[in-house]
Amino acid sequence: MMVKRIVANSVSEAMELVKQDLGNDAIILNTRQIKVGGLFGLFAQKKVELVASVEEHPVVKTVQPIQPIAPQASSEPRPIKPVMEKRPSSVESVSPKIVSFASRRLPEALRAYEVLLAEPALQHEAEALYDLLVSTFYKTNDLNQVEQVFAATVTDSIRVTAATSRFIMVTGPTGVGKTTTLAKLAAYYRLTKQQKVGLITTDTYRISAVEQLRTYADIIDIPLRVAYDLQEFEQAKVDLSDCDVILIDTAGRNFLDAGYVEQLKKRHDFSETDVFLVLSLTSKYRDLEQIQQRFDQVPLSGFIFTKADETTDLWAIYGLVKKTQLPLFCLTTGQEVPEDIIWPTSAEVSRMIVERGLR
Ligand SMILES: Nc1nc2c(ncn2[C@@H]2O[C@H](COP(=O)(O)OP(=O)(O)OP(=O)(O)O)[C@@H](O)[C@H]2O)c(=O)[nH]1
Ligand SMILES: [Mg+2]
Repeated sequence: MMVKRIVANSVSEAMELVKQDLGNDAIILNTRQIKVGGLFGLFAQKKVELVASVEEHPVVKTVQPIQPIAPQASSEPRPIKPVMEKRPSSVESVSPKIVSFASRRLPEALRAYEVLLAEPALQHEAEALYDLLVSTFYKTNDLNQVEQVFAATVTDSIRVTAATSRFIMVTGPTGVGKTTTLAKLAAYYRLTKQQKVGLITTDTYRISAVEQLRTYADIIDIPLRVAYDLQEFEQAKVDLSDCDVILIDTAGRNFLDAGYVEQLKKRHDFSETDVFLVLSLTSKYRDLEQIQQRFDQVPLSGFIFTKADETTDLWAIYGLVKKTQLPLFCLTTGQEVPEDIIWPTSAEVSRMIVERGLR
């Protein structure tokens, strides 16, 4: 058996070197963090030391009777072997970034994370998160701690925000829950925060859209203005100038329509307004990325994610918030108005994302 010690900058780099030197049959015997160089413990560089072994000559396998496993002499936990296996070539052809991750497997105890790391929303982070998981696991040998460290890393990337303007506008693709969310917000500001609330809708493409909002306005007992063009929009803002909060609904359009954002810009004035992009968590991540790119020219204040009750996969929140550096405003969790809306902290969102993904 050949045993080799490898020192590298990260676990993934070390794994790659093992693979190059010893091949895919190598077994990882130990991994630990070490410090290299420096003077009197100062300026030392953090490195990862990995000890791996491989059979020197291919062994001709003969069938052996199964031996009972003898109890170990020491109480030391046995090293867990992250056996390196190749995934099917169809996965490898997807993208080089994913290939380097997909060519490795996590230690058996961390297998639940493998599905997570394959999430499209994590495609740019998978490598770093892989290193974090493996090194934390070898350092602590405690799955609870691994989950905590993982969740803390996710928390660090998720920024949440409160609305800072009197004008709050919701925009986004069709049917994601813009109007329902606006009604929930109206009820929250009016009933919970006891503020004077006004509604404006520019969704005049369908008669039923205005009626839908008028029903909510009547129930909550707040004024509603309908604006057909920019002039009427400005007038509606003046009409509602005695309100503490003015909530603005817009028409949902097919995001593949290149003219959508241009039309939106023509009919609205975004000044002094918190514009939130409303996205459904039931959509595909690739589509969500495209929608967000469409809205590049709109001064967005953040995201509202809807339909969190209809999916176990909340990774789009992490992926988009991290990628765009735009914060999360609120999450909606069902069809009921006004109750199905929450304003979680970064740690709460992160816990939801990780727990739902793992269980
Ligand atoms: N499960 C679930 N359904 C929701 C949620 N929010 C909204 N919906 C439902 O989604 C559907 C569409 O909601 P709307 O508020 O009309 O969506 P919209 O974005 O205003 O639609 P358009 O104006 O037509 O673009 C309705 O059936 C809502 O009840 C949510 O958080 N969870
Ligand atoms: Mg609507």
